[in-house]
Amino acid sequence: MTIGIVCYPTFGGSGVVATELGLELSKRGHEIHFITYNQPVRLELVSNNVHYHEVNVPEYPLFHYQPYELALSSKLVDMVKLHSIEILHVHYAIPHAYAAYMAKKMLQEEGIHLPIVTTLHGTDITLVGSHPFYKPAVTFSINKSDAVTAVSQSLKDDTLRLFNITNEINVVPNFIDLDKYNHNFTDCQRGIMAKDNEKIITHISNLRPVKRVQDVIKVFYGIQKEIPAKLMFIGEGPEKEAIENQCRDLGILDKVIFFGKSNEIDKILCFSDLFLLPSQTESFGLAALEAMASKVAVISSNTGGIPEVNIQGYSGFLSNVGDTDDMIKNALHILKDEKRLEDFKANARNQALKFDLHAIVPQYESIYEDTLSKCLVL
Ligand code: GMT
Repeated sequence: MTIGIVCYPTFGGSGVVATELGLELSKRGHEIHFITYNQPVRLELVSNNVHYHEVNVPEYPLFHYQPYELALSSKLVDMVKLHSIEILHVHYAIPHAYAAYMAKKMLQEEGIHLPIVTTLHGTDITLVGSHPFYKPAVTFSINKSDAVTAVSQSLKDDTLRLFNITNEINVVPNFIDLDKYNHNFTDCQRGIMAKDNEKIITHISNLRPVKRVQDVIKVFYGIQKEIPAKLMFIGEGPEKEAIENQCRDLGILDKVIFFGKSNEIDKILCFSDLFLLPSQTESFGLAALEAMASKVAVISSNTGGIPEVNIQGYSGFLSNVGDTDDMIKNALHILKDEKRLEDFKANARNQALKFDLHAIVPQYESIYEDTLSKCLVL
């Protein structure tokens, strides 16, 4: 198949999933065209069946807001015609599903049929999409897609609760390329980051308020009062300054290492013991899955789709949003006993195996095939 993929090219989970999906589909013989405003961060290799087409939005002083949807839908029309793209998979409803629908309509005028698969990722539904300013357009573009997927059962339920949806929603969970996390776990160069007796706690996110990064610091503060520990903080975002100040005020700056954005999270996760994800909302929690694939136990909130990924008392523990005392108690329960820590780490890896890309990517392929054959009948 010749497949177009539209996504956000940044460090967000939806862009990561879209990129990994495209790369795996290309290995399975499909021709992939990424269409977005920057080269996706995890798209390191452009091979003969992986292509990247940049959407340009020329600045014009008359416009207060530059019309990205317009530029994207025009680019989609051009690329579909030029490369005979058979199906378009858009990740994140806003504004991708809307722009895709406009492209589909323009192409229809020329007798070209373009089926659209929309994947809902989380904040496009729970935070941004359900805002009254966007809701009618989001509802419309979900209902007009030829197929819709959500990354967890919880996100599907939220979508049906928040919008008036007439389309079927298929749950296709996020996935992971386990080969990337197949270290032998003894060559992690842990000694560079911490002393032998120190436990390594990690958090990765885009440091937006929804991630509750202040809770990460509170939980770490509670842990390091009881046992020697270091915190690895990966990511950039609006809360960064606030958490640096929080660490300074608590007197723990020397125990926290800020990495900024990183393309080497597998190396950091390799020497981590515990991953913290206390989010306010989280449709899936891809970062937790990446940690689990690296044999890292997870302390998280119990919101959204996280319970579909992190299993209570097995791969880690889940607490109510904001209940940092419970998170500290659970973290210490795991960390204070070496045997228990090793069991949780092994369980985390075991749980991650359920999300192996070899099991999940074929689900997208069958959705493409079904959608294409349904559209041919129409
Ligand atoms: O919040 C983020 O981490 C970014 C955001 C995105 O759309 O890029 O993540 C959402 O999609 C990820 C991939 O499907 C999910 O793993 C995240 O749980 C989800 N974030 C939220 O729901 C807050």
